[in-house]
Amino acid sequence: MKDELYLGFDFSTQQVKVIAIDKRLNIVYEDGVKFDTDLPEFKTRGGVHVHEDNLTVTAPTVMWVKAMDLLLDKMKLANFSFKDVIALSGSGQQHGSVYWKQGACGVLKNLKPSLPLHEQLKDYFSIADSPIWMDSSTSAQCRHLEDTVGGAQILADITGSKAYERFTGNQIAKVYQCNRTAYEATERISLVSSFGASLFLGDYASIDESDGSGMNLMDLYRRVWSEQCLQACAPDLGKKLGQIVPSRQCVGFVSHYYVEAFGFSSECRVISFTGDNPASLAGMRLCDGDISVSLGTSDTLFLWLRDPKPALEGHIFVNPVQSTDYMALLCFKNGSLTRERIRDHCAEGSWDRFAEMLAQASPGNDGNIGIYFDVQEITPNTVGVHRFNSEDEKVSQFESAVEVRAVIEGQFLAKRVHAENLGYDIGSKSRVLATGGASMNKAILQVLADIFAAVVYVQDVANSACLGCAYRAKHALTEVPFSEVVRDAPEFVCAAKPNPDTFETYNKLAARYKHLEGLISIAKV
Ligand code: ADP
Ligand code: XUL
Repeated sequence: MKDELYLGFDFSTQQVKVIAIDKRLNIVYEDGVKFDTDLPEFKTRGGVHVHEDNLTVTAPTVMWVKAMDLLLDKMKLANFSFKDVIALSGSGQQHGSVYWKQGACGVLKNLKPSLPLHEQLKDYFSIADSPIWMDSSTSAQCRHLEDTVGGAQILADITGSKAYERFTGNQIAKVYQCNRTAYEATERISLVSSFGASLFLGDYASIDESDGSGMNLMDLYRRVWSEQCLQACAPDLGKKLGQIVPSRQCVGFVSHYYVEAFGFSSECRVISFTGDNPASLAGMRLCDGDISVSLGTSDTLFLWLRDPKPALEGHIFVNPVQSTDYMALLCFKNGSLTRERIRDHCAEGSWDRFAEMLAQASPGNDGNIGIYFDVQEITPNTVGVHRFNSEDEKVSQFESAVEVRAVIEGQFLAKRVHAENLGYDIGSKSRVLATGGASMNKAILQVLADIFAAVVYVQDVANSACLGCAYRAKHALTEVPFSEVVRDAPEFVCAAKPNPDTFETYNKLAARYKHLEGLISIAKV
């Protein structure tokens, strides 16, 4: 009997990953290609290049294409049954942009099955290095956009967010101002997500509503480009961006390239790709009232919302699985890479040792609080490493076990305080659903449970963006609500229960953290 398979890809910051599920939602294949180690010729660290100014952060666009070549080759070698794939979808790190040169569309439409994708596309990007979400070099463009529409809150009311440096409209404005020739040579601008879809489609794929919400360019309620935002960023921008489509839209069938080179069925559908955080919401099967914490390269926290109230903190995106609804997102740039730095410095580079050391210092860390913003943070907009003792006095260092606990507690206190700013009620007994690379670490999740005073659940697979896209691919072929499609997915597993003895300790610590973060913050909201 013919199997029915659905594929979900994720073009994340550090790697390209894939998950295949069967019609019963069992994961039948999982694989990935890591940029730093599998493609060392691009000399990335953590998948990116940080430029000399320490603000500009890019990734070579063709590296993503080459990673796709490698991944498909790995699947072929593993005898993956491409012919059984009914539909595929995917996600990408949000906000990053890809600049297709005049003529690229023609190449996409006529890809030669005998050659890898990267060889055919390498000369067709007008900007070789894509700006990505870690970039914070566009403050001038942000101020201009906010001034043009009448202020930060008005921009948030239109697009769901005040101006953020990494948001694509501001990035495009910088490209236009600093590299006009390249801008003019650009036929089409994709997000990382719609770029991924374009590779499969063999044509330019539209930007979806959910990832499109992270650009400071889309009218959040009408789901069309906001003319005044477009005009404030660059001329002819609407034409270069194409139209916006619902996140569950089928954008077409896989191109002949995949049929001939890998044996995909010509009837395999390509469903809109979306942002990695919206995709994670799908993969976590988030319900109204749940809160999800993703611990990847960036840490993010998201909620399902019906009635959004865009504010000067956080972002509102169109909900990727229920397009009449919304999601709120908070993004923390200093996530896994900061934890890794402390692990390498204090715990001999071992996560096991890190977990042991976390247990050596007690919850609340005897009142010591650390704030570790190695790079310019997003929430709040500030940078620097700050350590405070129980008297709120600055200290220059902690001993190793205290440092290990301080980084984890500091990161989760920040999430708690900013979630409370969005209206989240600690003690509401809602579920915390954890995902991302660090959600494999039980010791870290125990601190999350204690600080949020809630049970933390995980699923077998930490890679919820990929899984969410495989679910979304299946959902797009039905008329039923998303929750119906994922009803029989494996139950979540309880990973950590809050210790009631820590409740008061963390209430006090959260209040102190809020005060200290305010003191060090240079955020101008
Ligand atoms: P992304 O999708 O953003 O590329 P992932 O969600 O795959 O990232 O997470 C990658 C990160 O997971 C790595 O940078 C690493 O620090 C972290 N990680 C992996 N295993 C563990 C672990 N056992 N404990 C804590 N962090 C871990
Ligand atoms: C979200 C954000 C990051 C990227 C990379 O706003 O900037 O989470 O999506 O994961």
